[in-house]
Parts: sequence; C-alpha cells; structure tokens
Amino acid sequence: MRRRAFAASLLAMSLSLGPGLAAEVRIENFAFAPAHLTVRAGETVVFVNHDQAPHSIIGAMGKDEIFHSPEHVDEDESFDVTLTRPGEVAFRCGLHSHMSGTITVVP
Ligand SMILES: [Cu+2]
Repeated sequence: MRRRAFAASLLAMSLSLGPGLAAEVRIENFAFAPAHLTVRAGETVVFVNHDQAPHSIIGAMGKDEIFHSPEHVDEDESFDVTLTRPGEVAFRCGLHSHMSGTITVVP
C-alpha cells in the first residue's frame, strides 16, 4: 500500500513537469537500474531506493561534483536532481563503491 501511494505521487510529480518527464533510476539489489540513461538538459532524474539498505548518490562531470544526495537515502525514499548542463554525468553510491552508472545529458 505504501509503495502504491508512492508510485501515485511520483506520477503526479512527473505530470506536473509537463513534457520534460522525469527519468527514474531504481536502486535495487545494490545496483542502479538503468545504470546508463540519456536525458535532455533541464530534465529531472529521480533515484528511488527499493533496497532495505541505505544508499547515496553522488554525481560528477569530470572532476566536478555536481550533486550529492544525503548520506543515507533509506528504503522507499528518493532523491531527485535536475540536470541542466549537457555532457556526461558519472554517478555512484557513496556507501558501496561497486554501484555506479552514467547519464548522458543532451541539449
Ligand atoms: Cu549503495
């Protein structure tokens, strides 16, 4: 029931963003899914933790860290980031070094 309500609120949030729909990255079984995605500049990416374990999400473009979630994003919590600059964003979990992915931001 809790998950259903959360999905509904996510949908409402996506709809409120209009044509620039949010992309969702699920965190599940200590991995990001999808691990590689492409969004347009100005779009929002929502990371949702479906694991019982906490995770965090840190994003960088080259050497520049461009976003950093709270240290512990707990089960069923989410973190979202709007990416405005075109380029390659590498993201990883600050708690589990093997968890990583990339976002290609196109103009
Ligand atoms: Cu993690």
